[in-house]
Order: sequence, then C-alpha cells, then structure tokens
Amino acid sequence: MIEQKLLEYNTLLEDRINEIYPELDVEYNKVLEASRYSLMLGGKRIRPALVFEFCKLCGGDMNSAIDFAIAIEMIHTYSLIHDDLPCMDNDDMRRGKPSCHKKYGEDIALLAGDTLLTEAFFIASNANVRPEIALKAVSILASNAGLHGMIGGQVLDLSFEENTPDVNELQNMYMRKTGALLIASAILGCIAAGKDDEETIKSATKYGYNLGLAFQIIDDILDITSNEATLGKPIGSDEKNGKTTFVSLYGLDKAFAIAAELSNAALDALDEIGGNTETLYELTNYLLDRNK
Ligand code: GRG
Repeated sequence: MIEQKLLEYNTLLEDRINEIYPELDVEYNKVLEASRYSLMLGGKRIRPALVFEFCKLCGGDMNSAIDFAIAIEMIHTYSLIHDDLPCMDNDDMRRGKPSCHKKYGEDIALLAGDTLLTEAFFIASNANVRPEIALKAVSILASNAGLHGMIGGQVLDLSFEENTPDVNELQNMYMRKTGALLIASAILGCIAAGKDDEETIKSATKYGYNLGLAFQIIDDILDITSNEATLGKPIGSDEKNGKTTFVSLYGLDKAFAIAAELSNAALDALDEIGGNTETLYELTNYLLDRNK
C-alpha cells in the first residue's frame, strides 16, 4: 500500500530531521521554532518519496538519498510559508493548521522561509555522498528552485493577475512553479544512487515534468471539489482570485482527462528507466486519484 510506504518514509525523514535540524536553545530560537513548526506540520511528503524511490530504482540506498530528501522538503516548505504571506496568497491555514505567519507573525515567517531555503543547501552539501555528487545535487536544487524554476513560475503566476494566460503560458507557469521541484526530486534520487547518465536524467526529467503538470491540474480540481477539512486550507481560492486554471479553461472532466494523460506519460518515462517501478507506478496513480 502506497499510504503505508509514505508513512514509513515520513518517519525516516522526520527522525533524520530531528538529528540534523533539531530544536535548540539559542537566543534566535524563534526562527528555528517557526521553521520547524512548518516543516514538521506533515504534508504528503511527495518530494522526499520521489527522491527515495528514484534512488532505489537506480540501485542506490536510503543513506545516500535521505539528506537530499530533507533538503527538497525544506525548500518546498519555505515556498509554502512565503506563498501564504499576506503579500502573496494571504492564506491563514496550511496543512490543517495556522500558517506560519498566523502563528509567528510576518517577520518571523519570512525569516523562517529564508532559513529553510538556506539550511537546505547546507544539508545537501554535507550529505553522506561523494563530494562530486553533493555538488551536483546543490546545482540541481538551485536551478530548479531558482530564477528559471519555481521562482520564475511564481512570478509568472503573479503576472497572470494582470494578463490572462493561454494554455501554453499556463502550462509553462505550472512546469516551473510546481514541476521544477518534482523534476529536481526525481533527478536527486538518480544522482544519489550515482546514476547520472544522460538517458536516465532525461527520463527522470520527463517523469517529473509530466507528473508536475498532472499534479497541479489535480490541485486546481481539488480547489473546487474538495473541502477545507480534507485539504487543510480553504477551497475556492482560485475562483475567488479570478485565476485561470485548467478547470476554468476546460471544465472539471476534461481537466481530469488531461491530468490522466500526463500521468500516463510520466509512467512511460518510468518504463524508459526500467527496473522495479512498482511503487513509483502506485505513487503516480495515487497522486492522480488523491483527495488532498
Ligand atoms: C519569495 C515571497 C516569496 C515567495 C516565493 C516560490 C513561492 C513563494 C511560491 C511557489 C511555490 C508554490 C506554492 C507552488 C505550488 C505548488 C503546490 C501544488 C504545492 C502544494 O504541494 P503539496 O500538495 O503540499 O505537495 P503538501 O502540504 O502535501 O506538502
């Protein structure tokens, strides 16, 4: 069962977070507490699961992957903290609890996000792998989280408040804002296992790209069809903010059909890599059919 696997991975992840990013009694404790609050709030932990599974698929072991898995989850969590701030989406709830700025104030929440982003690179660069692998991981993290990746995607998203995007523009934004970290997760798993040949990285990228688009389209669908208790945040925010989404362009059924097609393309990419893809198949299908 994939849910069981995700729980196992979550335990592995949180145990290691407590080792390398522990609670401390320092004068600037507040920002550590706020960053740990958001990091330990749970969430689906999809990105770490991808790092672990791609590492396994490429013949690596968990010890090489774990710190990369933490680094990507820290970057993901920073993006959620900043995304919830009043100057961005202004969301009061995240993962079923008060968002970071609601609990700690805007100033500390901003700094908690900055801390997670910065410490993620410290952790990745000190991972239990050969230095050249750590260096590659840092580069992958930076390029996907940065200007041409998640940040670029977020800026495009903001620009769409003024200019309504067409489907290609929307897809480009999704690929960066959501897809980039999923692409990075898949690649990090491969390189943790020491497998960085062009073919493997191309297939891992294809997987993350297609999964990222499917994932964001399902996110759009859930913003309409789910409820606050399940999602852990208010629904209907896209419509409230007048956002163009795959659902506003195509309607619910067609949007889901497109997500299913993209999900199949992600599965094709797994077949290109070969090996035991069973859990990744399950995970991909679970994300398509998820309710949160
Ligand atoms: C620098 C002020 C400032 C803001 C940057 C980069 C950024 C803020 C925001 C973009 C990141 C973002 C919110 C992307 C959306 C991706 C998405 C669908 C997130 C939800 O991911 P899940 O469902 O969340 O995996 P859980 O809670 O399960 O981990």
